Amino acid sequence: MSQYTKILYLPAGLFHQYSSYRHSMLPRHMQRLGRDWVAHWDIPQRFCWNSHIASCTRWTGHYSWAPYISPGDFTVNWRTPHFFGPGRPPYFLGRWRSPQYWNWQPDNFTQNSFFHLSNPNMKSEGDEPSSKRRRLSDQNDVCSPNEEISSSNQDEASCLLTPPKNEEEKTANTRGMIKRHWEYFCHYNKKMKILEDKQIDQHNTEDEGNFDFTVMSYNILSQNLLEDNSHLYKHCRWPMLIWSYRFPNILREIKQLDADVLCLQEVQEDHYGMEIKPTLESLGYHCEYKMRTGRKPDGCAICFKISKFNLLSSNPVEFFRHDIPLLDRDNVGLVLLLQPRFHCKATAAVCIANTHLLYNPRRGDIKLTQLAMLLAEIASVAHQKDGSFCPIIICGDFNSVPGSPLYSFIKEGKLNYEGLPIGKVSGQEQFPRGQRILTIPIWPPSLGISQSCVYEVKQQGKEENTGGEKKEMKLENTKEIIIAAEKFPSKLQHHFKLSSVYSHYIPESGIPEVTTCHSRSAVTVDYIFYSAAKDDSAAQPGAEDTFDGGLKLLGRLSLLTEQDLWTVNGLPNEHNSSDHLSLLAQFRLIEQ
Ligand code: KL2
Repeated sequence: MSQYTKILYLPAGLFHQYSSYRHSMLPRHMQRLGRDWVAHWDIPQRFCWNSHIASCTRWTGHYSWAPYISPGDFTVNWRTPHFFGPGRPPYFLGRWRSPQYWNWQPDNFTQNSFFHLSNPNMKSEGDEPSSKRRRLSDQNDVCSPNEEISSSNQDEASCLLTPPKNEEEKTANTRGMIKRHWEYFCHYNKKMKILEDKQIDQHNTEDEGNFDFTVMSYNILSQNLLEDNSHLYKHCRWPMLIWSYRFPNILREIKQLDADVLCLQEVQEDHYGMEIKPTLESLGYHCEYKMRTGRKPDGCAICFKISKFNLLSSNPVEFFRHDIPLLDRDNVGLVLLLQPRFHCKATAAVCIANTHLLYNPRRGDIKLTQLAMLLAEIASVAHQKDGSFCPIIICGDFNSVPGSPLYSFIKEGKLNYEGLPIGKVSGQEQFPRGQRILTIPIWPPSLGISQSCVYEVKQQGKEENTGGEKKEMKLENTKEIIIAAEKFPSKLQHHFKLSSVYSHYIPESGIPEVTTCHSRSAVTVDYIFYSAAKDDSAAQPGAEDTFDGGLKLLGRLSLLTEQDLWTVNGLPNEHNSSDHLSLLAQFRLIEQ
């Protein structure tokens, strides 16, 4: 199939867009992308890819061979020793990864993780390494936009099911679309199957007094960031990177998965206003949005089905503080308090938070502080009259891998950060460059947030919303902090017992799951954390101590491995139009 034939599959308007991107009025990086694409267009594809990739710095231990093979080559050959060549041990035996394993304390299976490649030529601390390897794509197959992403529902089982029958079924999809499967947990009631029987499910579960709902977390890759980091996407065929190609794919996925709550990151403001919000509203969602501060044109959105929830409050969080030098970055969070409809307890509420923490391999100090600010807002929003918290779900792109101190802090509720280098805390690099040791305390008292991640002082502009209960909580926690600070000056803690929906490793093989996969890294950085009910089989140990009520994880959409994703040309590809995967979980609200 020639390159010219291929473009016939692209959405209407792409020809026009393609030519318009070559216009001299466009920013320089866009013109460059246009030229790159022209080169690909005019000469044989395989030749172009190779010349392209050769100009990239690649991490030899990290799929260095991938750009040179087609999906067809891969599925046929990857198991054969000669394929890897001298000095390249087979990936799936895991041997060549061993020396690169992350060295944190084991947290379930969290010893092995992959990292963004460090680049000594970073321009500033906010920079990511400038060159990213991308696997070439041999994207001849275009699938129907109506194709199912997740196709199989599994029956009840005594433990977590791993539905794919074999590796080939899962990954060697000749049409270039990868399948993801539902994984159900213990005690799962067949009647509650999601997706296919959505309507029936709702009635069944509601009749029984249960409130079940699904939550998606999805970094949709803002066009602006894609273009700012265009060098990272050189290997992708340019039309697939155009927003008018990507948005229908993203929308199709959102529609198919049909989550009751969407936590979206990297939502570009103009796209949100013109397309995303109106479209999601037409699908029955109410949308809340918080744009990043400064001149960053993207942000976080939380959209929920108005048929499932009422909005009790919407609380944006800005991590930028002009009076605190540490907090000079423009990341944000958004915290909603939602009231489930059709729940037998009228006062029931669920707190849903969404964030995209700083991308910076060195600045774990900023990331931890951003996290503390988000947790303080959540504590304030989720705090109930009796002093407890309503069930909490925290979604987001934390830019930190499983097993990092930041991740451990979220799950374990405590962190002794004495002597930790800021790069290690950041959790982005295998060999962290940020060697400065975290200061004690990390953030100044003027931030007004305690070492227990609650507000010590009332926030300006929140007075109207701050009832008597919050004042009480403030006093109580202030006392607690003074004691904690005296005894453990370098110890952070938070009030929630949070579990992760995903375990970050494929149960049988131990191969890491990934949530983002592009030319320089394939890692987990996106999470859905939740406060687990006592009898939740997937709960973090210790969760049962805290909550009478809470959330029970009923199921989740399986993640994939790096290998899976390279069989479909990594991310973004023809069908998956972000460089992240969507995360999706189904919960049951358990009475407190
Ligand atoms: O890793 V990310 O992508 O979760 O997918 O989060 C950040 C990065 C996102 C928001 O800041 O933009 C990406 N090089 C590569 N990627 C970058 C860079 C950079 N210098 N800066 C931001 N991002």
